[in-house]
Amino acid sequence: MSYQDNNVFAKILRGELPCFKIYEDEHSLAFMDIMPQADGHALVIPKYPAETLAELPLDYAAPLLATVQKVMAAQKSLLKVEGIVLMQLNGTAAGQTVPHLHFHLIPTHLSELKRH
Ligand code: DGP
Repeated sequence: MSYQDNNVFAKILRGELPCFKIYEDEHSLAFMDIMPQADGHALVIPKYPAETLAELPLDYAAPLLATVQKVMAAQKSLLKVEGIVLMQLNGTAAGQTVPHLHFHLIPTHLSELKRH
């Protein structure tokens, strides 16, 4: 599968579209989801052009997960959330709508627990 660089997250990475940025480093970008499933719903994406997790070289996986951990820690302390759902869809059949690899970080409270 070849990566299509006209998707919205590629445009955000190139600065062609705005986003509410939370964190950025050499390998990754974290920003708020435009259609949040809960307060504080964030997305973490690699700067590497992968559509799904299978296309991400393992060398890039550790820095990406480090960013996921940083954002989760920020959500826990700033939003006082009890838990965080980590969701990552691979392929349109799985519900993936933006063809650039992304992790959803969805804060959850016990009282609001539901399936995502
Ligand atoms: P998925 O179904 O896993 O491909 O989720 C894509 C998510 O991306 C969805 O929750 C909405 C979000 N999204 C789509 N377009 C934009 C955008 O332009 N900006 C931001 N911040 N989020 C977007």
